[in-house]
Amino acid sequence: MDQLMRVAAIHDISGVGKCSLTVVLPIISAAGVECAVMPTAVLSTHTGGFEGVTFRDLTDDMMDMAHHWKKEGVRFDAFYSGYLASVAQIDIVADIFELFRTPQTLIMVDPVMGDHGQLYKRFATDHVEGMKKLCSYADIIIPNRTEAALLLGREYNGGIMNRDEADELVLALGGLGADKVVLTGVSLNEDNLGAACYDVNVGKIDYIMGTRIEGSYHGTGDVFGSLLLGALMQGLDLSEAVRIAVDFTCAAIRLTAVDGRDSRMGVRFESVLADYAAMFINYVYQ
Ligand code: PXL
Repeated sequence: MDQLMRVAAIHDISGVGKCSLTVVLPIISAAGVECAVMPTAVLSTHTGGFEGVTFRDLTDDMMDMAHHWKKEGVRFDAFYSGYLASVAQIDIVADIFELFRTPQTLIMVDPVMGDHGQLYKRFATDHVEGMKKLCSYADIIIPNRTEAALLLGREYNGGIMNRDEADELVLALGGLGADKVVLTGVSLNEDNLGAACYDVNVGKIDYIMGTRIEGSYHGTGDVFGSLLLGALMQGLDLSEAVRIAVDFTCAAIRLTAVDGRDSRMGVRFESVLADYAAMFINYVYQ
């Protein structure tokens, strides 16, 4: 990579709980990629399992921020959108993509809406319709199994799948309009957990699996997405980048499971960051 790449990350800031911008910013930076941020909301914690969460909605600031960046001539090599606080924000993010997009821009949309078959608190079905539209603007979408079901209007099934079922699901997600689909939370047997990646234009589906660890850990979707985008910006192809994202996410979960900490507090991604960064050192200090 000759030049520093720049990503714009459009997610919330949850002060405690290690998800969204508190993981996206350090991980993308560790890949040697500049990470600009557009916060969608500021919360005391994420909304998964805490009570009395404070919530400052930043919808009114987003387009002003984008126009300022445009006026300053800032260019972005990629956009990465995640938790959007309202349906209005979904339309704004689509407009921001259009404002900055060039044929080289990579647009990655994580249609963050829910987990374990449930919509997150604060979201209703109009959010699902909005996210479906936003997916059609993306080059890559990275839904989990819950979001896949919501986007396709299907019953949620979070269990083990065989390859035919998984193939059918990613092919259907390919119909939403993105060039690439990375479906997370895929288990092909009791011992594995990973992602199915479908390159729509090549017509190829790959399964990238890691070792499943019992339990549920918050923020892993954002850790995974950030590891993936950092590797893609470093020029790796989709299945190589997903391999790295699966391996480092699994390693962070393993360390967290050993610790036995409160799973709402996110995973120990900090402990794998140095090894992740080391893969991308391709220069010599002067
Ligand atoms: O990582 C998903 C996420 C991001 N942001 C907020 C959340 C959640 C999941 O619960 O509540 C605010």
